[in-house]
Amino acid sequence: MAPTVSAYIGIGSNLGDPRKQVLSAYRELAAIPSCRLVARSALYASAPMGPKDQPDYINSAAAIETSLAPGKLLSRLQVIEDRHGRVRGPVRWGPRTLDLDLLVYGKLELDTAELTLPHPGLHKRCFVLCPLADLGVDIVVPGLGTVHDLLGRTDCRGIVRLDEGT
Ligand code: A4P
Ligand code: MG
Repeated sequence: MAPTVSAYIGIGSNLGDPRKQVLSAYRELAAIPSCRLVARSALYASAPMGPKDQPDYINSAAAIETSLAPGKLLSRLQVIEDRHGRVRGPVRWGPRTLDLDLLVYGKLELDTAELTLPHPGLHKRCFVLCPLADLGVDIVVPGLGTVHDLLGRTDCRGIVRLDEGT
């Protein structure tokens, strides 16, 4: 079997029944060839970062094991976004049916036109760090530290952990 890498995917939605979009994204992540869905976080609700005239977001995160190269994995994530009716509008940080971000891919640090790893800004975003903490506070974000340490420096007031069925 090809060697695998631990990777973490950030999931976000604020259009088209966001909870449904996130749960459907999990099913699609589990079906990517050469990927195994290892764990999923709770769902979290928060006000939008960026333009305020858009609905609140639901965020979650997934742990996977994969033998796909990072660029190939990113392409797979973009296909899933497209299948969920993702429209890439002109507004930065505008509303979206589904956003799948490759947060961390093993120990890799990368900065190319197509892919930046770890995902930019993740270390300051409560809507990324709270779900990641469900997957393991000892997860190392390469070049930045553990999720536990990053959370200690981040304002997490205003994010709400949703109970099953909420
Ligand atoms: N790209 C580079 N690195 C990566 C990576 N590690 N993972 C490139 C995914 N994509 C990566 O992404 C734009 C380009 O980033 C892609 O073509 C890819 O090659 P996109 O998904 O088309 O656009 P985007 O998501 O709008 O851009 P951006 O700047 O990545 O936005 P973010 O950082 O994803 O933030 N508020 C709350 N409360 N919760 C949210 O989840 N999300 C956003 C979007 C704004 N406000 C939010 C939330
Ligand atoms: Mg994105």
